[in-house]
Amino acid sequence: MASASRTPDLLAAGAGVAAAVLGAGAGELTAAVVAPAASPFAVIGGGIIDIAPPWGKDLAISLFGTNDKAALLTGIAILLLAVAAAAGVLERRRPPWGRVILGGLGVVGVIVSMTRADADVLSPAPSFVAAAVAVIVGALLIARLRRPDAAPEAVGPTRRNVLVLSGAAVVVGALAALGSAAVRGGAQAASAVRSALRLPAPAITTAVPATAELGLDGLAPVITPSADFYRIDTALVVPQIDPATWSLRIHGLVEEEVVLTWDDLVALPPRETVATLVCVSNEVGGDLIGTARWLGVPIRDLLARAKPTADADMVLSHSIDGFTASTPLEALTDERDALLAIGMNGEPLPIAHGFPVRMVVPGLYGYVSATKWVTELEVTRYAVAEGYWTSRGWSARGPVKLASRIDVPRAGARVAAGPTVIAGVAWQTHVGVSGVEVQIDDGAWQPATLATAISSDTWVQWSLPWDATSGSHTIRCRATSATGETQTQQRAAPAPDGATGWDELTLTVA
Ligand SMILES: Nc1nc2c(c(=O)[nH]1)N[C@H]1C(S)=C(S)[C@@H](COP(=O)(O)O)O[C@H]1N2
Ligand SMILES: [Mo]
Repeated sequence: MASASRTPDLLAAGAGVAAAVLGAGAGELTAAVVAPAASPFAVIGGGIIDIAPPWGKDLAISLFGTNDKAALLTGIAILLLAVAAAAGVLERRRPPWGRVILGGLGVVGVIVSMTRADADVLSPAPSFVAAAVAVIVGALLIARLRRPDAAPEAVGPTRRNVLVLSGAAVVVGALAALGSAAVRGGAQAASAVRSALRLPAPAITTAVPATAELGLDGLAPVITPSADFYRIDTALVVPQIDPATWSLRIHGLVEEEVVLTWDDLVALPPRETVATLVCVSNEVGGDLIGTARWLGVPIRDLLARAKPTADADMVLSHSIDGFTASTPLEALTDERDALLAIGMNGEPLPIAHGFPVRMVVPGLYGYVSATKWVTELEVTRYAVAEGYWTSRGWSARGPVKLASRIDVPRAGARVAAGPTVIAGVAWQTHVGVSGVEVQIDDGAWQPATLATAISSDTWVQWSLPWDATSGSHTIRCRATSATGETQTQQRAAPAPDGATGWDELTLTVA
């Protein structure tokens, strides 16, 4: 009977999977206890993110948006289970090759964990434990399947035993993984410190005029609540930094190296400024953009202490997790509010948005300016150093491009005929927007009304009344900047320096 001859292979595949699940659970638990940033999944995922080709980020973000990390981890889990199943079959048929494969995965995990930017001596431990458990359990289970009483033609309790033991391994592995999440949650000291933190009151604030907010249903609010603020970064495990241990080192092409602790930083008079942050991966019409009230200290004051030398033209900011951004020195020393930020919308930075300290620089895309969990400002030159995304094909400098978006009505919406409103947002941070025009079908471009702009560093809402007639309509918008440039119709993808083109949607009026 064909199915009988396949049974030991199926059981072997199942035993391979069970060994891998138990190993993964043991690895996650080890990580939670001794090396939170070195979870085997995070380490392998982080390695994949770092070696992924430049178009990979774009593809992942356009397919999964800000769920890109969940998609990556799911992909890794599926791949790992498939390899483990194959290793199980191989271990039964050609021992010890299954063990070699499982062990090989462990070796990869150990090596990658040691090469991560935030690695320490305990970083290899979780991957090592995961591999050791998977190899030993896999070998023990599958050795039973090679005994004569487990052969396809044999009848006996052995195969049932392997099945039961495999099931038990899966359950224990899953419990260990769940347990690790609980341990991790308890160990997240940073969130406890964050909740107890009192921020200094700003000495200077930016007024938000009441007329900056049109308050239309479906229109992005002019200040984005932190909980709705887009999140983009390469961190599979969000860095947990206790401000008490945080410091910022300013070094490189400077006359005087400066080291700043958290206490030094909060002793400086902070200012609150409103700025829009946008991701270079934002597609035309996309939502990888938000505006917040940022509390912090001007970076130019700190750089002035360090005194960059005349040959410097760039600051490479380093995150604790190894991410780097190359910011023109000019943008950090001119009159703009480039901040070393500690607060967002009246609270300490959320952990995922860079707690305790990040950069925010009006006028530049996030990847060249908005380093979260920042610990180092290396004053250098474009000719000698490059940022994380530049070495992956993105432009070295990332000035924000002029753009506008239609928020209301939604694409595909069914709108009732009669008076309604078209509205959206427009931005070119640190340049400013002077006008937005709207085109309905192939009609003339009509000027929209701009809400009050908070400043040139923020997006501005716009609206246009529309007497909607029944039928299908296409609506487009384009902005003109404060310097008189009008948005190009030419469509460009986000890579390598930001998308261009007009936002457009089609809807049906009933
Ligand atoms: N440490 C670190 N900082 C980072 C990144 C990152 O991957 N790691 N991504 C940058 C990018 S590409 C963007 S668009 C902004 C997004 O900031 P947000 O997640 O707070 O919206 O953070 C920037 N700062
Ligand atoms: Mo970004």
